[in-house]
Amino acid sequence: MAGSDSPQRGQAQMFGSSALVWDGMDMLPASLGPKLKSKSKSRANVLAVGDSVEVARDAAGALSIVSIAPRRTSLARAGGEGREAQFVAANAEQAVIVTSAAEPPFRPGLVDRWALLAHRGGISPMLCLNKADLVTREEAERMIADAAIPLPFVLVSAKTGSGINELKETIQGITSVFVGHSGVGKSSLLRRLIPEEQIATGTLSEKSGKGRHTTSSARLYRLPEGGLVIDTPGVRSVALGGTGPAEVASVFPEIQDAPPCRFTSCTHRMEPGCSVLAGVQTGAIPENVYARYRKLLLEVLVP
Ligand SMILES: Nc1nc2c(ncn2[C@@H]2O[C@H](COP(=O)(O)OP(=O)(O)OP(=O)(O)O)[C@@H](O)[C@H]2O)c(=O)[nH]1
Ligand SMILES: [Mg+2]
Ligand SMILES: [Zn+2]
Repeated sequence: MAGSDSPQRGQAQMFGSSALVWDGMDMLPASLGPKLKSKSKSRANVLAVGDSVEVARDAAGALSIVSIAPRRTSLARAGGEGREAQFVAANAEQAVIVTSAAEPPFRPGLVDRWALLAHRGGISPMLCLNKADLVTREEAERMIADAAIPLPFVLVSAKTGSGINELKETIQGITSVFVGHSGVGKSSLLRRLIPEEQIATGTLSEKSGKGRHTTSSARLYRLPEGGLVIDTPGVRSVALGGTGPAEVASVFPEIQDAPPCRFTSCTHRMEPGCSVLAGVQTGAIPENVYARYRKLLLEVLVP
């Protein structure tokens, strides 16, 4: 890209306060152009990691980002009261929801939340259960079955390397974003996938058993086999923002595919003529799937 005058395209990634643009060959430092700068007070809300940007060289030879293409997909957490949504990543095709089988313990509730946000942003979610070395295969499979998580899943260990090839196959050639709690091993998995990169990983707090928030901002990496991966910082909670039964149902195929209920506004909790409740009665919808739906719905209806 160096030396060219015409604007060129690349993919953005941020490093704390400065942006980098991946042009297919190199990571080039670039600043936000004046037009984009004036758009928002905070850079985070203008540019997200993975954004497809156009950069141009100014008179002094510095690169600046002149435009951002409309996002094909976006992963965003809802902002708190009065705050804007927080973009996690742009243009990813797949969200790899990373959890650990132990240390920290498996938390299915967070998986549903990320799956909902992925669906909302047009991204396919999948589950990656890490730290397989800490449990038996049977225990891991039982965990997933008990939680009734309706996602494709891989069981891996960043420590021993088991399952890593399977994970590689699912992310090859596309853009994936890794999300999940702090300490589940997102960065450790990336270190396995891209051995030549110096990716920082952390330890768990002895007191709480939780991660130490080692990754502090999202980063884009290129996989040696082709494809891009966005590593993100672990989050404590995932705000979903205003949503309703239809969006919650999108996480659970059995519920989403149920025939229409008598009332279009049905929340599938106690309404007459509810086809979901009927499905639970007949066993067409497994009880644990329905229980997860109820739990997530309660969380989004009662903030
Ligand atoms: N036993 C075991 N430990 C692992 C495995 N993967 C990661 N760890 C450990 O888990 C801890 C946290 O790993 P990280 O990769 O930093 O976790 P992270 O998800 O990137 O955490 P944040 O950046 O804070 O969000 C480290 O002590 C790793 O050594 C695994 O497969 N098995
Ligand atoms: Mg990390
Ligand atoms: Zn219903």
